[in-house]
Amino acid sequence: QLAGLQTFIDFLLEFWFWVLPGFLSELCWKIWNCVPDRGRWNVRADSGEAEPFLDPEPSRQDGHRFQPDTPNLQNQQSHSNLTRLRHGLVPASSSGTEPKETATRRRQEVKRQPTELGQNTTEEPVKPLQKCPETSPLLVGPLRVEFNIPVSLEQIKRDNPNILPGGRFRPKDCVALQKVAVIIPFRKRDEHLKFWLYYLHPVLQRQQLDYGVYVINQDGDEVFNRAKLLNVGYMEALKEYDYDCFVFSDVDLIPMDDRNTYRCFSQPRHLSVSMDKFGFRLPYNQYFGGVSSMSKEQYLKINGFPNNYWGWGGEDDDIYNRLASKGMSISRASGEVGKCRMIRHNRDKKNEPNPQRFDRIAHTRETMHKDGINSLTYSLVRVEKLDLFTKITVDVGKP
Ligand SMILES: [Mn+2]
Repeated sequence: QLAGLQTFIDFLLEFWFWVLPGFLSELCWKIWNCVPDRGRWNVRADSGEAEPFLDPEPSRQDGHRFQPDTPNLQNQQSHSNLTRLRHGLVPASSSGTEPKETATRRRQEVKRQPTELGQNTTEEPVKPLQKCPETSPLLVGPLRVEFNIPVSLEQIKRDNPNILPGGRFRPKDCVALQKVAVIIPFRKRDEHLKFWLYYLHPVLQRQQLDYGVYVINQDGDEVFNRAKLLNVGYMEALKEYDYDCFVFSDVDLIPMDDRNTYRCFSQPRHLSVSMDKFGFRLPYNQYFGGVSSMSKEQYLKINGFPNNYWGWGGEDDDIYNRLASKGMSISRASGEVGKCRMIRHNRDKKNEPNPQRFDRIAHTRETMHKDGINSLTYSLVRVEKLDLFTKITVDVGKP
């Protein structure tokens, strides 16, 4: 009988958080052509937009900070533009009536400006690259994200010809402000990974990051250990390149707005701020699960992540305790910019809720200095440089 009740409650929750919002937003897109849920599910962002941990170029470039191209949601209600926004990658601010040529010309002008300040515009073949702007001019704002049409790796490769082997990229026209390793803990979720690559590679390129994608694959069939895989990702990525920022992302989470930049900030950043799974709200204020980012410094300050959370749950709260105990706080985008979708799935085998998690979380402060990146052990099984990502298969042991 109790089991029956449980099923019923599960059904109710599922209906409320998945079926209903999904249905309403579909309706919204299809019939009224609106961006679903705008402004209705605003999340309390406790620290708002934090400043980047790397100082931006002072004054000179700041004077004309690509304002014409900054996506401005309030000003774009035009029907045709919204439709284009959904299908292709039209900057949210270029109004629907503006001829294409004008928009392109304006873009070129904006791009040229920084050099014109420094020297005269005689064509020089070799000039030192400028730093990329604080806000990328390539961003388009809200994105349509859905999972009903499967995608193929071939297609993704064709769509992203500038991705280098191992899933690396750096912008051609400017020097990226941050070197970002994106780390994805993984096991048997190839379908999800394809969607992730399909959606994220274009976004990360538009964000003008110097980045690499690392899929950390847990070998064998022992209980899953997300946080330990993240630690492995940190170590392995650093062996390859001098990254200064680490984004830790679940494989099934896709941002719905490219202004949610996958980079680091002056405080540890929570990137999956309002997930459809939670009705586009934060489940609780200390929530740090899903997608997050930390600079190398921030990561080392908390001795990395715990290695002994086997199975589902708790490790994200442990990480929160670590950063809070070191006097740091969570930085977040607004609820609007921080929207993201989770690919629906059943619970994985060998990732049952960890019954020890509550006890562990209660003792983070005592255990964090002994358990973390300084106590990490694992054995590398295989490193594969694939076309769209680097796959690192690792044996992390068992509980
Ligand atoms: Mn999930």
